[in-house]
Formats: sequence, C-alpha cells, structure tokens
Amino acid sequence: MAELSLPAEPGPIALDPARTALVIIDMQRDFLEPGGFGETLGNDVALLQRAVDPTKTALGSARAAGLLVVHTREGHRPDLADAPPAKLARGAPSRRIGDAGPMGRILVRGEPGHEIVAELAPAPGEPVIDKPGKGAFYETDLDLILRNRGVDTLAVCGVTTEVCVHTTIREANDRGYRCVALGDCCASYFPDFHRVGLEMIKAQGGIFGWVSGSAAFAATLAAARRAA
Ligand code: C5J
Repeated sequence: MAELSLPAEPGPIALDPARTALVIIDMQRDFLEPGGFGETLGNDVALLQRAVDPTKTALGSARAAGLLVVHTREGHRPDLADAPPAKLARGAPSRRIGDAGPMGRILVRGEPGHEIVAELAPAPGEPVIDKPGKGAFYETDLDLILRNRGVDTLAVCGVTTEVCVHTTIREANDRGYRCVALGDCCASYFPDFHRVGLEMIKAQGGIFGWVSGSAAFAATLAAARRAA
C-alpha cells in the first residue's frame, strides 16, 4: 500500500501503513466499568464508553490494512513492588490500588478488572504492553517493539485523553514518532479535559502531533485498499 494522506488538524498527515501502528491505550475494565480503579476515584465511568465504538472501527480498519496493532494496560504486579509508594498513597479513593473490589484487586495484573474490554480484545499476535505508569514508554519494551518493526507513526486511541493518552503521545513525540490522536477514540472523565487535551496536541502547528478521527482513519485505509 502506498503512502496515504489522512485528513487531520492542523493539516493532513502522511501515513505509510507499513510504518504506522495503531496504539490503543488502557481500554481496560478498571477504567471503563463500574467497580474499577476509575470509579474508586469518584469518576463517572460511563463517560468513557463513548470511545469504544469508534475505537472498534479504527481497530477493524487497522487490522484489515495490516497495520501493527498494540494494546496497553496500566497495572501492577500482585506484590505491588512496581507501584511507587507515592502512587499508592495518592488521593482519597474508596479503594486503593491492590485492594479487593468487585472485579478483583484494583489495578493489579491478572485480575478481571485489568483486562481489556471484550469489544476491543487483543487478537493473537498483537503485542500487549503492561505498563506501571501513565506513559506507555516508561519501563516497557514498547519503543523496542516499534523500532524493530520500522514504525515511525502512531495513531493513538484510548483513555484517558489527558492522562495516559497525553503522556504516551508526549513520550512518543520526544522519541521522534509522529503521533495522530484519533479524537473520538479517546475519552476522559472530564469532557473539558478531553477537548482541551486534543487542542493541546494540535496547537502551535502540531506541537505534540495531529488530531483526526475514526471515520477519516477508516475511510483513508479503505480507499487505499480499494486502489491497491
Ligand atoms: C489514569 C489512564 N487516568 N489510563 N490512567 O489514571 O489514563
């Protein structure tokens, strides 16, 4: 497939499918479903559901076009040895990281709440990056996996826009990747933070990257497949 042009802001971004990965950040039950980490912090988790269907669209088109698809999950080892004490002590949640909840221990690897929601379940062969922090590059092998595949461009979906999506895009941008956030595939417990988070990415000529959406992403990949 030849190089494509994806409509985006602040301007179109060239995409080479062979060098582009779809990166889906932390679409986990712990953030999207009642009883998980997000709800323990007092958030309305229903606000994140709006990103699921658009992400499903982006995921289907990425798979059909043969893009590398990478999923991430935020969470900790069962002994919490990789969880900074400052993170464990933060805020006044109804349950802390590691406490037992209706979906198992909060934000702990291997528990039901740590799993990616069923609609977006990883397919066999798609890398799943388990990360202890907000950024997907911090203390993970994501950079190595992307570089080994020759990836230089990331289309990014996930939750939450201003936390793990933003941190990951900033980390990626500093490492030289070109990032396009698919805006409707991202969501926040705070709609204003979502809106401003996307604005921050594309401001100043694209200081952190570009912003597009699932429909444009799917249409661009589909048109290229038809022309091939
Ligand atoms: C948060 C995330 N919000 N995945 N994590 O704590 O954005």
